[in-house]
Amino acid sequence: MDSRTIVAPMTPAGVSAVAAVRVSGPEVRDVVRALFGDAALATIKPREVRLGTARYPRPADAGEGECLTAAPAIDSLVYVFFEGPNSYTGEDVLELYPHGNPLIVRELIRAIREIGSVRLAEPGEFTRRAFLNGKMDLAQAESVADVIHSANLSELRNAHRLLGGALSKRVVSLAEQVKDISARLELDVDFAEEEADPDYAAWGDKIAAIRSNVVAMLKTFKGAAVRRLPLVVLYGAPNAGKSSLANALLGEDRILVSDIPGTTRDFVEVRLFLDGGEIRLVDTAGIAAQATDKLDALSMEKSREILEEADLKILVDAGEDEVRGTMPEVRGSMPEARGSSCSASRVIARERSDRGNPDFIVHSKSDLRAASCPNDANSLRVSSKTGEGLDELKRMMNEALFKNDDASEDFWITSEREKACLEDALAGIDRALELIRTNPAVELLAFEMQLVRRALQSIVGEISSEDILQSIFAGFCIGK
Ligand SMILES: Nc1nc2c(ncn2[C@@H]2O[C@H](COP(=O)(O)OP(=O)(O)OP(=O)(O)O)[C@@H](O)[C@H]2O)c(=O)[nH]1
Ligand SMILES: [Mg+2]
Repeated sequence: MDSRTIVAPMTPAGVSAVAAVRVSGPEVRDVVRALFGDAALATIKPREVRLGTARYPRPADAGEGECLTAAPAIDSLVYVFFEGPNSYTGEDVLELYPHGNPLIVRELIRAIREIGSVRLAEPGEFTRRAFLNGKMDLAQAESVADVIHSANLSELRNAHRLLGGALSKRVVSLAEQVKDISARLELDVDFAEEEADPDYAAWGDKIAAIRSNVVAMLKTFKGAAVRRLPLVVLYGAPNAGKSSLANALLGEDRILVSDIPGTTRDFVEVRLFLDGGEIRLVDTAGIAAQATDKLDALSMEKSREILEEADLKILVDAGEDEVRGTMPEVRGSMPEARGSSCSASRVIARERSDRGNPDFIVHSKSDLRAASCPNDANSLRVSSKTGEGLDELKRMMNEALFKNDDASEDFWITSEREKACLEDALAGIDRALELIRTNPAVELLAFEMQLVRRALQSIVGEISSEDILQSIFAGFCIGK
């Protein structure tokens, strides 16, 4: 990867009010001149927001007489110049905010690439340059991807803690402690002949304290699994109002609704934003006692399959009529349930071990029912028609799916690479402790501690190879 000037869109392709394009490298000033003219470059000030008309650059061989304003405009846009090293990458940077039309973004980038030797950026190349220019360490650079991909608030807060250097600080302080131990061990090596045996027990205690820090950090590791959006499944008898509820939660008529039982055939997934983050909400085909035909049987099978994956299973129950004889999981106990319109729910709640057991019950169509089913910790009266209970249902889902760990100042690690480095450090520490226990030798101990220190340092990138950098930044999006 070379150090030529790079350009890339920072925003995804698509129509929006505004898009963003970033340029970084030694030729940024040439780009300003080529797009906006000599006068713009002569008066440009770092970090000043400017409005200008970006024009197609004149060809390098254009004659003196060719007036710049004759070139057609690409867009009228806002731009900001950052002078290195006071920029994201540490180099000169130009950020441009054209109108959010993919055609404009394409033309702008095409025009910029014709200037000097500007080329398209590789994924993550801006952040890679930021790391290489000392704007952030490697653990922070990795957390930039976490900030972008956080699916909920607690992930986002964690990502910000990492970006703020929470992990880096702890790792650097541990590496310092290891360095201290190494230095003293090396002193002992030098003066081994003159002094009495080193105090191995004291070394052991110090190293054990570092070990427990490393183990604690390793324990926090949460990999890609946490990035999976939580899955909430609405299920229940045909016609219970599942699709209507999904639409009501979403606030739009996305899913087909009718009074014909069996309207929903396949499960339908929509995305919903709760306070804590985004979730997948799945509306399923009604589960009846008996399939009316082969297709019906397949639909019900699909519903059962997706239920198995659910993080939160919500039974939509429109009352005894719909539930009786329809939910196979409930049917066995139905005689008991005939007493009142919500006794079916009680039966369901009791049979927690069954496959279809809900985490929560929605008494749907509450506008049509008597108030005989009160809300409680596990159930709620909801009407998709009047909106009763919808906010409470969202709150309940939010509480069940997103732990509120605002108070915690701690972080968890998310990178496989950082985890591997910590494991290397731990292995070295364990070898050192084993040496102390069995066959203490200052030289060997000093060697192991050096390995531990290198493993810790590689987390923040004090030691890193081209291969490692390549694999980290290749996972980023273009423009970051
Ligand atoms: N009054 C009233 N009617 C509702 C409510 N929710 C749904 N309905 C009606 O109940 C009928 C069935 O609604 P759907 O949302 O299609 O039910 P479903 O559970 O998705 O049904 P299937 O897809 O067949 O399993 C429709 O006629 C809806 O208009 C509600 O809260 N109040
Ligand atoms: Mg439906």
